[in-house]
Amino acid sequence: MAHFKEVSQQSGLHPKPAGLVLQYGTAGFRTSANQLDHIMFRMGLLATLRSKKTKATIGVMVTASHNPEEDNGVKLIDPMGEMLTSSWEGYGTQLANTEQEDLLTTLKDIVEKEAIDMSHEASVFVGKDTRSSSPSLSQAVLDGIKALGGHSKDYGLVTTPQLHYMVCCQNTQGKYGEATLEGYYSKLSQAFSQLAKNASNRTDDQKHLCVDGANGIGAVKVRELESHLKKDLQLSIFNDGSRGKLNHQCGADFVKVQQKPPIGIKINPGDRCCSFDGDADRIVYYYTDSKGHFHLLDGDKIATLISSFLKELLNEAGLDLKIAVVQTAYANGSSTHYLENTMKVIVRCTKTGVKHLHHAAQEFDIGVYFEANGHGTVLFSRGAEGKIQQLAADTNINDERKKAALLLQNTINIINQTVGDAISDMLLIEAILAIKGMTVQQWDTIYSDLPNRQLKVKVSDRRVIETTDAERRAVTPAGLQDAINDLVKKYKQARSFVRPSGTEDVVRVYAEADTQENADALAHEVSLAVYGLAGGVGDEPKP
Ligand code: G16
Repeated sequence: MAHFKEVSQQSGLHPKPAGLVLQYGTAGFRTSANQLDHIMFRMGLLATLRSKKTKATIGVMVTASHNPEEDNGVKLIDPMGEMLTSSWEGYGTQLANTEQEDLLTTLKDIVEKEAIDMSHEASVFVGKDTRSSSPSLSQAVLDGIKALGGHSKDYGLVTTPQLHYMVCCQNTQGKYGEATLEGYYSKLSQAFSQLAKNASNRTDDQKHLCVDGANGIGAVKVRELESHLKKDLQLSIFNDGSRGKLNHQCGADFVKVQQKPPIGIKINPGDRCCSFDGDADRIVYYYTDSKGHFHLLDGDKIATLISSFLKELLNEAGLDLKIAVVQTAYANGSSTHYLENTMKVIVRCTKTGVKHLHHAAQEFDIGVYFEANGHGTVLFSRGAEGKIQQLAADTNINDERKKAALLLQNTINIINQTVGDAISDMLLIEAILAIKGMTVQQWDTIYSDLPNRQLKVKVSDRRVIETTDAERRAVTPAGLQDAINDLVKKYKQARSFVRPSGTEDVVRVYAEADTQENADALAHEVSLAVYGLAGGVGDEPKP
């Protein structure tokens, strides 16, 4: 077949280390950067095939997001800007692990199975984060695309959600927006400025937000956004990559897991702060109070703020649309209780990974999805968008309904519906707080989190742990779930689960209970159970 000779030649320049086996994980491939050159070349091939199959532009983002600087990874983006469909993840794993001499056979197998018309043109958008390994790895992706005769557009340094946005804009022929960075900034900033008009006069202090850019691409891009914001929002950007190391003691993952502020940021009591992760697809908020206590507002608090805002607007607009919140097992028990019993919205729980939450959210008129780690967005069904647009254009409705419809319209425009987006989420949260005249402290008191703790345990092969019920129960190894059940019984308001990470070589342990001491103790005891029953390596977990 045409181009296969080229693939054969070019792949020799991106050889697979014999015997290396990697798995398509929670968000693509992710491991030490020095093991990834062949993966990148091959994902260039896969994206080209996917483009030929879907007759649409596909995206490839080179990033390892929250992982340390030494790691890297790749995320594939499907035509509407969503994550690669799970039915193709298997091909990704197959291509990644096929030995050098079998590469063409594997490629031909995929072409045959998917009945891909190889004469069709292919188009792939490529982006990368700020890691030192990203330029050469993204070149390997471009080489893969070229070898199979695909066209590529290299966006260079962009956040992951910016690349998702570009892909969606391209495949909707500009209906979703213009597929340029300028288009992205103007769409979001215009919507923000429209929303901000509904806020009563705010002092400079109220407009001020501290942003921890995790020393990554988010810092670069939020600075670019700044010039579009006029004076509606005043940002102080910390950890902008000029000094510190990517994700090192900073960024959304660090702040969420460690439950403390990042280094490199000076916080005065009451200052509203947020942290992005390494590729700016997650955001968490926080502040310290006058006693110096740290308060975290994670993805659950964000989902609650956004869904209550939307619910109020729907009521005021007189629109009967079904709204739901999608979470994972990591969602704090208090958040789920508040959403179900006080707000009375539908709550769904899925496995970890935005692709799972995204699909569940698509089942509703409005689906708000957030992982507790701050990765999330809002999806509006086509029908819901149509009803909102129609109402906003209606000249025969009263002022209250009109105002709510216009607010909903601008809310749709400020949201990046393709994937969680720290910049877009930040603007939406800032707009909501401004419109409601709400301080970060008031937002925090909507409900109180149950104390919780997350730990990691090293085991020789994390795949020995299999889970069910949206990862809330372990099916294997034998005896582990019983052990967890017995431990949970010892504490009040307790819950715990374990699952293998899909982005790091660890088993994650989550526990919550009535006090921080008990949550910590439960997490530690469950870690010991994992260590003992699932092949722990290295030192036994310490309290
Ligand atoms: C990725 C996924 C998230 C997931 C996170 C951690 O985030 O997109 O959905 O929550 O990994 O996954 P795991 O617990 O399986 O390691 P990111 O921001 O690192 O790309």
